[in-house]
Amino acid sequence: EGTKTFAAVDLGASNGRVMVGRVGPGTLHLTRAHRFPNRPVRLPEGLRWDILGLYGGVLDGLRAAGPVDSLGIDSWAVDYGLLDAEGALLGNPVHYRDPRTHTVAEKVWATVPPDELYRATGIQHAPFNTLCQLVAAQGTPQLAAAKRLLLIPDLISYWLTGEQGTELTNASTTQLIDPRTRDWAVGPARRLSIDLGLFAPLRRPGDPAGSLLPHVLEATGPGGPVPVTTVGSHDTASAVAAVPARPGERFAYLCTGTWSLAGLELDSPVTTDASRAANFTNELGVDGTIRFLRNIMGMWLLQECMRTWGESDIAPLLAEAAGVPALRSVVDAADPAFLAPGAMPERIAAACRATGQRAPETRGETTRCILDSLALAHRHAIREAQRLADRAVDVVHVVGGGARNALLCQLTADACGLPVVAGPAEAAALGNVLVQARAHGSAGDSAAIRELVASTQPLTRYEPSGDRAVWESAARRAGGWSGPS
Ligand code: LRH
Repeated sequence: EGTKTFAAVDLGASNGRVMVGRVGPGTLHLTRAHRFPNRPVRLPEGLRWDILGLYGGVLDGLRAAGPVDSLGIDSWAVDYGLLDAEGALLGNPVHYRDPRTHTVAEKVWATVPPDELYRATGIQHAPFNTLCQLVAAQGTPQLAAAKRLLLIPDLISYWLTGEQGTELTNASTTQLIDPRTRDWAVGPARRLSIDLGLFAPLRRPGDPAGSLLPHVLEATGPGGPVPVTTVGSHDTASAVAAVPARPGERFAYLCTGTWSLAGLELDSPVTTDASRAANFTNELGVDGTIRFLRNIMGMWLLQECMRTWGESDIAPLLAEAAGVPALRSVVDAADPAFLAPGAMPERIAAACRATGQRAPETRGETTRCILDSLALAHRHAIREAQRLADRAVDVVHVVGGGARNALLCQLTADACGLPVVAGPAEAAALGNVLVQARAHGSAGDSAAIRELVASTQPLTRYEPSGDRAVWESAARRAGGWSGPS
């Protein structure tokens, strides 16, 4: 019947999943084979990913998935593992929230001024960009010994197949790719003494990426040889590929998870001074698209509070938050001050006080402050994106975990003054599956992929409600970014 089965490995900053998608004409069915926590580890040398634990979770997931026609891997962006001359991993990959990059910006900009770097790469300044991480690592024994750098999904792919590559959408988040040529930004790399020879050759979504090694097949269970297919290996690239927009729809997207990524899909990058000043980034998407977006701290703010509180269940917090009066106090949810882990409830309270607002006291109040602040930041980013790219938007597609958060979706609709279409929550896995499906002949072009998602996945629509003026005045209170918009 032409239906094929694909496994999507989707590694997020707080958990990993192996999903199984069955795709055929007019059919798209996604199930979860395995979900496992991603727990960063604090060591004397800093904050590290437990990459072997994650790899173990991937193998368990592939076993649970059963026989598939292909598999693809996506994860959070920017981080990498270093390999020695024999291909062995040199230490635990550093977490992008590790403080080693805190003071690196000045060093980078002294060599390549920020406006030049932005025009050359289209990537916002963020201390966690791979470029900043590599400059911070210069002079360390590990980098000196390294012969190869593999981004996280490419590292997992290497361990599964023995083959090395650098997937393009994720490569763009290194801040070492020119978004116009879609190839390495050789000039900035040379000036910053970053050796581009560390990177394996570029490959694109849809390209073959090898097949599972015999010892991997042994671990993942019976079945024939399984090809690995390159997908948009940056989770946000995969998620945006699965946004259920209809042809001609003027949409913004909001990918919600640990981060909120809010912006537009464009044909070409916007690298004006205004867009740099607004810290908008131009990441490469699947099929030659540009993701023009802003990073917002996202559910990280709440996840970190929950870690501090020792609370693992979000439902009671959301229920409490729904009963707290709206917009009592708000913070700038895009402020890099919230990037580092630790003491999040106190930092949020301090930010409220610093802007002359009442500090939230209960867990419900803190949760409410976070949701209101996220909605405000979503509003600001989507308005700015339209202004900077000179594009109007009629609808906001919310995909990722936050699509299940009804309060967040309604607040986002209210704040933006636009309808929100929420879903699918597993957009990254769906985009991963569908790019594989296309490479294996069971899905159509990018518009057909979106149509398939729109016609098969449950979506919830939220109409904007309430008084928009309250958001205007709240934006002025949060300080920082809110400016005169
Ligand atoms: C979301 C994400 C985001 C990046 C961040 C490092 O998971 O990939 O797009 O900015 O992680």
